[in-house]
This record gives sequence, structure tokens and C-alpha cells, in this order.
Amino acid sequence: MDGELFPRIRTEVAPGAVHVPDWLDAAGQRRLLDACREWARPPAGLRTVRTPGGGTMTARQVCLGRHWYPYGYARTAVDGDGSPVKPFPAWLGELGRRAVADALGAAQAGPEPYDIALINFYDGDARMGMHRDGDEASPAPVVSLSLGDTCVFRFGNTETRARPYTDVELRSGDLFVFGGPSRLAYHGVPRVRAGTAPPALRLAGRLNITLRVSGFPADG
Ligand SMILES: O=C(O)CCC(=O)C(=O)O
Repeated sequence: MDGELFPRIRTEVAPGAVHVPDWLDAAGQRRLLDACREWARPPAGLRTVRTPGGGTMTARQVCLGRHWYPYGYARTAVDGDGSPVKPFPAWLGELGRRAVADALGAAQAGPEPYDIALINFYDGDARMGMHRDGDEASPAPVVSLSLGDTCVFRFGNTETRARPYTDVELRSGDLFVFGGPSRLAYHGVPRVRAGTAPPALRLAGRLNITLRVSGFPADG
């Protein structure tokens, strides 16, 4: 970005966890945002996720490929309108492979194709508590793409929700990949900075798209 006091550079936040600023250019962000707007429509569209303790997640969510619910995956929106989950498009899988290759090196982009996307929409005071992405059977890296408002992304350790952790500012177009020894690290979003999205994107709020490899059998 022009006028930056310090250049934003690729940073390995923890072993196997890499932040790549400005990975998606304006056209790439626009394409992904347009797709998210389609995916958010019903059936099996954007929903509020209810947690087993009776609470609700403040970020609303839509899934592709498999439907995530606390705490597992289904083929239908079991905690939504019950419709079949939308398909995971091949171009998104290709984006995931390229992201892993750019962030961690081509050898880390394993043989299994990316087949799940969780898309979280943050508006108002939405945030996400510290958690691990542990419902997939594959150890393949998680790919995270951000659009819209800047957030503070907290990336922690594999043992506890508490320190040590590192706070990283994720802006529109940034990529964050976590695999290897960091694949099951706790992470969360304590803060979104409202009104910081690039004006040309015309998005009020923040979208985060995580791509995952399920590791589930095709008929499972
Ligand atoms: O919004 C983010 O950057 C994180 C999303 C996340 O942690 C998740 O989908 O599991």
C-alpha cells in the first residue's frame, strides 16, 4: 500500500504459519467478494451459528463443500434451513493450492484437493473467540483469505487459548496459511476495525474465507 511507514512483508508468525500481505490484488478481491455474495444467498446461505452452550457466534457463516456445525461436518445445513450445502468450486481449490505454494512452498501443497470453505462475515461488533480447526481429518494447511475491514487476528499455540500468541493485522487481500506444527494452533479475531475496507471494494464489514482439506472419504 502507498504511504506505508513500514513495508508489510511476508512473515512466519510461528513454524508453518505464514502471513502474506496483499496476496490478492483488487481484481482477485472483487471476484472473491462477488462469489461470496452469491454463496450467502439461500438455500444453505448465510446463517447465525448456535453453540452447544446456548450462545451464538457473532460472525455469520456460510459453507461450501461440507457444512460445518459445532462440532462436525454434514452434507446439509443441519443447523440452518436443512438444504444441501453448496458445491465447492474447482477454481477455489486451485486458489487454495496456489496460496499454500506461495506461503509455504510447493512441497506443502499435498495431493489432497481443497474441498471445504467456511466463509465468515463480521459486521457490527462481531469477533471470534480462540479455537482450533480440529474437525477435519486431513493435516493439510488451512488457507485464510481476508476481504474488507482490517482485523486483529490472534494466532496462538497448540496447547492453550492463552498466551503465548501473536497479534497480526489482516487487511483486505491478505493471506494467512497455517499448517505443519501450527495446524492445530488456537486462533481467533478479537477485533475488527470498522470502516477500514478499501473504498473501491464497496464492502461494509469483513469477510474471511478459510479453505480446508476434509480428508473424508468421498462417500463419507
Ligand atoms: O476470520 C478469521 O480470520 C478467522 C476465521 C476462523 O478462525 C475460522 O473460520 O475458523
